[in-house]
Amino acid sequence: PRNLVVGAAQLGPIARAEPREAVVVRMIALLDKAAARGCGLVVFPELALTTFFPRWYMPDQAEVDTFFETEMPNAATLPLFERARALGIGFSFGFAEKLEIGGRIRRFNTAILVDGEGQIVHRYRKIHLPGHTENEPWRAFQHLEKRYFEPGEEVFSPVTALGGEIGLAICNDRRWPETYREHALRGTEMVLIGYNTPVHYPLAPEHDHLQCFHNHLSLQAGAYQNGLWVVGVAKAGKEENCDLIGQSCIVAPTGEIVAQASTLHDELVIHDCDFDRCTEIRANIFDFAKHRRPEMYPLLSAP
Ligand code: CDT
Repeated sequence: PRNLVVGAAQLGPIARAEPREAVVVRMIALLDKAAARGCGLVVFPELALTTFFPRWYMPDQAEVDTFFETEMPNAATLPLFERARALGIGFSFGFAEKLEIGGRIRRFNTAILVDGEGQIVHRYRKIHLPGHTENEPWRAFQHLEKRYFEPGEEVFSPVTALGGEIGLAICNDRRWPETYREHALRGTEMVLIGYNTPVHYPLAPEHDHLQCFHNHLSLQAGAYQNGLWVVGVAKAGKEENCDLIGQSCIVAPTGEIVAQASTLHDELVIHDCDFDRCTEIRANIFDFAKHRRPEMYPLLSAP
């Protein structure tokens, strides 16, 4: 068997004023706990270093930019990289990335995977950016991802690391079947997905009570229908004025939840994941080569 003990490292709320250094101390505490329990990989949430800032309209771009990282690792995150390397374990987390490409400043909602030697071996920039572009004061809080980020331009793909084929996706991506299917078609065996999901959805508040259901529904269906492991990790709890769902979990390729957080705080749940279990699904019910009929789905790749 090709095993990797994975830790889903949920983070509780991060206050707007909480410095990155304090968050990194919390992340290192989870990392240490994970190492003691034999983890080879620890997965942290989307935008793990700061509060979920797209909930505020900030007309001053200089203020928005205080939430972005211009290099990684940087002074605030270096202790995390160093501790993980000393422990010999990999990790993944999301952050707001600002960089210059071709003379233009670009901003992305990004996740990285770091291997056991402290090297960044994979980077993904969020493709499905939810929310809106303009300030909408009628909302209890904003969701301005479409204002503060550009969509990523690289397709979903895995990297060979930590003994398997590991891929990344971010939050809203997990609701889209195409995310998992594209990953699976490219050989991904485990997708790491951090999220920040408010309980309240201003456009359809009648769905507020379904947020946790839709979270697990998406993660479990994505895992099963594509025969891959899914590690879903929340930033949870009451963050400033906003309640975020928890229920971080590890989902087997069968669609079963094999580990799940039970608080809305910093919490680690782990599972010993066998990459070879993807075959249980992919060599049988969802043997793509044998049973899939792409010629009958021509609209799936149409705009
Ligand atoms: N971070 C993120 O993508 N959150 C969205 C919230 C709902 S859309 C406003 C999500 O899909 O969970």
